[in-house]
Amino acid sequence: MNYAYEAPVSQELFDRAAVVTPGGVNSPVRAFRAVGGTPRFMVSGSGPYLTDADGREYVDLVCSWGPMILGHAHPEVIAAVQAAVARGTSFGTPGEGEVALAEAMVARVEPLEQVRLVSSGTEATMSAIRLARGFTGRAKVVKFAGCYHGHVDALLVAAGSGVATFGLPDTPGVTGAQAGDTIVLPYNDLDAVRRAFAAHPGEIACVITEASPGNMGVVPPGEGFNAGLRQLCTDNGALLVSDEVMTGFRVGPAGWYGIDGVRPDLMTFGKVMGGGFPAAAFGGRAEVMALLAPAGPVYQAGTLSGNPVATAAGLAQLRLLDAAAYAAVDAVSAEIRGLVTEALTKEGVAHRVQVAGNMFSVFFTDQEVRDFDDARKQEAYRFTGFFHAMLAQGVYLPPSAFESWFVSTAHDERAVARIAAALPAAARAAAEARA
Ligand code: KE4
Repeated sequence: MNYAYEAPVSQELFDRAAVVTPGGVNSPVRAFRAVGGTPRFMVSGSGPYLTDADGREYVDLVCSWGPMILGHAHPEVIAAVQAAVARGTSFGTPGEGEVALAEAMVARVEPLEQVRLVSSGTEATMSAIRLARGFTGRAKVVKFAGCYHGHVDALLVAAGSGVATFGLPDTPGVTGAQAGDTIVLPYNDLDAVRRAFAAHPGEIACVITEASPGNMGVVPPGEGFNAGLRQLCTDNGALLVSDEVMTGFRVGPAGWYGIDGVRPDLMTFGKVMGGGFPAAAFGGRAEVMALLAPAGPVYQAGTLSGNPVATAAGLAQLRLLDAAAYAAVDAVSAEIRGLVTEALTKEGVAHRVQVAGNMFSVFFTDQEVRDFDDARKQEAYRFTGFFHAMLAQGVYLPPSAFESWFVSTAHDERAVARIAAALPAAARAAAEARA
């Protein structure tokens, strides 16, 4: 597909990048493989805007895949980072910042009795799985098709984000031994979970689930699903691990737990809690966390875990996220969703906007999307035209039909007006798209 707008400097940078980095990117989804065209190399962000290497400004609806809930370069976050970085960047010792960030998390999320800070969501989920296996003495792990928990060997089996976009249900490099203890079930199917526990009595260490999945597009848990997982884990002596890397501090101060009240044994966090820096965490019941080295025998470590600059950014962001901030993000998310569905409906494009708090995504189908199979039935080829029409008009969507859209407190009337102005042409492109 030939797009009228070119991005020569981004293309030049992409060509350079491809020489020194596989696929020219440091994370696959950024390469635009699912939508084609030239990935935009961004040079700056301000509020709801990103500016690319060709000097073109976009309203950003990716927000770095969730972290930038206050918008880009929020002055108070920047000030906190500047103050921290001026005191040095990493000491390899305990520091007050990591204690304060852990305390801020524990204060906000009631099931969190203790947390351990790490540097990525992948580290958080990998560590949580190891801890669950150490605590229960069991080997098997249940996950759901379409849920993505980072590129952990044992969890990169029918994952959602990235792998779904590339249609690679299993990735080379994950051995049978590493994946052999992972049971992959259809999402939103409690009977399948019940059957798995029945088939593997006393063997399942944990069930890990995205609290409200965003990595196959937004597919919220059906009524009673998370509560059902809780009960089945309790009944079978397994731990419930709720992955809130995406939803944590994004959909509210207590994440998805604050919405459905289902109490996990362990939770994982990332994105928003790092304020745009590499900071993530896992935590939960103190008696489980007590097994972690050096308190207990389950080893886990990290050179930059609790980094003083990252914790300063995360703490500044969490402290700014008051009720008014969440109300603003929720409101602008609802406004944009309304504009999207109005434009697509006007063009007669079958679509579903699925919502989880202020996260949402657009499926090009008129059927409800309840799991990964449903998500893959959508007419994803319509997303391609829609994406590029929005990009050409200065609105930057996630470059995949299987990702959540994200907004921030900084998405003001001007930003929303640009989205509204861009939608009619994008809806026409979706309508005119052919498989
Ligand atoms: P990271 O290792 O990328 O920090 O986090 C992994 C992860 C874990 N759990 C959930 C629920 C997640 O959404 C993620 C990462 N999300 C993707 C977005 N779909 C990150 C974007 C990317 O891979 O570049």
